[in-house]
Amino acid sequence: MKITRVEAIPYAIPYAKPLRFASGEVTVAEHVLVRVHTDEGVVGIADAVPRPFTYGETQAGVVAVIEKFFAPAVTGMSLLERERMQAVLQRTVANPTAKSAVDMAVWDALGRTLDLPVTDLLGGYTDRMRVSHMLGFDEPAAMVAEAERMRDVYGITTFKVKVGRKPFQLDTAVVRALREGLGEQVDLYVDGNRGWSPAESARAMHEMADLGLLFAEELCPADDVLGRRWLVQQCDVPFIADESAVTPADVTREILGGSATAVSIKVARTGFTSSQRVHHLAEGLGIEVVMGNQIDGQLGSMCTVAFGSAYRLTSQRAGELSNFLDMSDDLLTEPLEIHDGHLNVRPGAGLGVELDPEKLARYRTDH
Ligand code: MUC
Ligand code: MG
Repeated sequence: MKITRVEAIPYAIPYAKPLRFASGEVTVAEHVLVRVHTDEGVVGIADAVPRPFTYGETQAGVVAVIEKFFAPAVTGMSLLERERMQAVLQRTVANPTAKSAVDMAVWDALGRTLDLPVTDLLGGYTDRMRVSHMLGFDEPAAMVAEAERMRDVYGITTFKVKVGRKPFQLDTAVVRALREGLGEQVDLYVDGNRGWSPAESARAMHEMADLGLLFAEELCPADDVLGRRWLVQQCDVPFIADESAVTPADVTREILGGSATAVSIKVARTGFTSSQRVHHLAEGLGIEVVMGNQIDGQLGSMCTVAFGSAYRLTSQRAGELSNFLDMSDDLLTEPLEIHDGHLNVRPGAGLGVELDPEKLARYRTDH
């Protein structure tokens, strides 16, 4: 069970439909495939999703930090020494998606070695997640049409609406159009990616008070310390910390400081090992959890399903699992399929997914 090699392979797959939101836009999936090899010939895989505007990581930076620091640090360790690996990886600050991909590829390799699904090793609570779809910026009619298509084709009935534009009425008009177009049967929540000020957020939430929102997420920067607390205190729905709570310590700080009342768990930035810590913390604090999306491809979405299905708390709410549908292609041999609004864990060992070597050869950008 010894790690013999860690590869970091950059690749690029264009989006058929780019996603736009308050902090950026994604037109090409410029990710890094991480492969962890062991002395028994097992290969574990995971995806690093660099988000320069969220965490400051770039694709080239993820490859460099893995090749120069993380790969040498974990090579020679046993797959069972995940806590030692964490201690070593956490000596380097930040770089959350690079660390997470190494961690998740190690878990995949462990599952493959033991011939057990990762989700069962993590917790084994259920075998599926309800799916929430994230709607990027567009005109109200186009966003309603996209939501209707997701509902009619995939059975999705929960939607996270990107907000944070100025004037805020651009977004409140969209949310109102979605509620009017889709009726009371769907769940709606909003994510501002820090685009509004606390005062704009409060006014927008007030204007949407009759729309029955489920949550509000990162409407304004957490660095607006007192303004954010003022906003959260007057919100009558849970206020989700996303990019303001990247580590378990951030979660503690944001929740205890009154800057949030719920948390988004993204395995893309906390892997499986730190996501367990965030989950246990959330359970102990008695706050709601949503399994978030880093605008993942199919491999990353499967990681989210594996983790989200493992625990009662993470599987209660719909997880953000459908943005891979907007990519023009992917790397897996068997595409993920959303049926009746759900995505199932794969029954095989590890994450239960395999890479298509031809597709990897076509999309990798390192040679
Ligand atoms: C989200 O929940 O904010 C957008 C940017 C990012 O880093 O994640 C996505 C979704
Ligand atoms: Mg968010």
